Order: sequence, then C-alpha cells, then structure tokens
Amino acid sequence: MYLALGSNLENPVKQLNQALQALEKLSTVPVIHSDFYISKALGPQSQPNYINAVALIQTQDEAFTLLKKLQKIEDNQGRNRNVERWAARTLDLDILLYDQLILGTPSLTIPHKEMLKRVFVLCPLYEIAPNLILPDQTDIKSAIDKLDQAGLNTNLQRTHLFNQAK
Ligand code: ROI
Repeated sequence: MYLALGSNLENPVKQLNQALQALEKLSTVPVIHSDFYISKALGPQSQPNYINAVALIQTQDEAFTLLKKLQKIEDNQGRNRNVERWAARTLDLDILLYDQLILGTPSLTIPHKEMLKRVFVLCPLYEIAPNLILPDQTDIKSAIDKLDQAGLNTNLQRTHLFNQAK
C-alpha cells in the first residue's frame, strides 16, 4: 500500500521521521520511502511550507483497519482535528493506493481523490514507483506529464531533504 505523509508544524522533518518509525512497526516488510520534498501549502497560503513524502508498506489489515491505525499515529503525534479542513497540521497520513482496490465511501476513498492533482504526492510516488500503473490504468509518468501541462507542476521545490533529523 502506498501512503502519503505530510507535515507543516512542529519540526516537519522530525514528524515524518517519527511517522516512518511508527509505520515500520505496522508493516510486515521494511518500509520503502521517498526523499522528503518541500512545497508551498496548497490551500490557505498563510501557513508554513509542507514537507511531504510517500511510503510503501505491506499489511494484512483491510483498508478501514489500516485507516484507523494511521489516524492513531496522527493522534500520537499531536494532530488536532478540531480545526478547519485545510489547516496546518503536525502529521497527515493518507492511503493513496491499496493494491488495485477501488473504494468510494464517505470516510475513505481509494485511490486518494486528490492524488492526481498534487505534485507533492505524484513526484515522491514516481521516485519510488516509476513504473506504477494506477487501478484506472493511468501510468504515473503520464499523470505527472498531465500536471506539467496544466502548469501545476511549478511550486514543488526539488530540494530533497535527506532525513536530517535522524
Ligand atoms: N499542501 C502541501 N504542499 N502539502 C500537503 O501535504 C498539504 N496537505 C493539505 C493541504 C492543506 C490541502 N495542503 C497541502 O491537507
């Protein structure tokens, strides 16, 4: 399963490293993750820049069980849920893909609804899975090319932050 990690509060690099350690415990195989990428906030611009990454984990848990465990990790890292939807956060963990599963429910949509529009998701995903085919048969490379053409692929700083806070 591919997961997106994001943080823009309280030392985001540390938050992502801590989240990766928690994911390591949850995964049945060693976690593979992308570099860390920095980007401007999508949505309200009056919040700090984000650090984003993508991780590949393996689990026997079904999607909703996995979602609950991810929410628990977010909570452990001080995620405040009593704020508006696009607010700054200490940690965001989203399920991007769960094998070839397609799921649309009010609490969980897989593949992640917004992933094809988000450079800060597609670039790290491409880094660890350059040959990935999404459940709708789109391949990751053409998804990125589409973003490029739409002029959306501009505000991702290609600085890779190599786990500085370890
Ligand atoms: N913007 C960026 N750059 N990265 C994120 O992870 C992110 N997450 C969000 C919103 C507020 C939409 N903006 C973001 O939830």
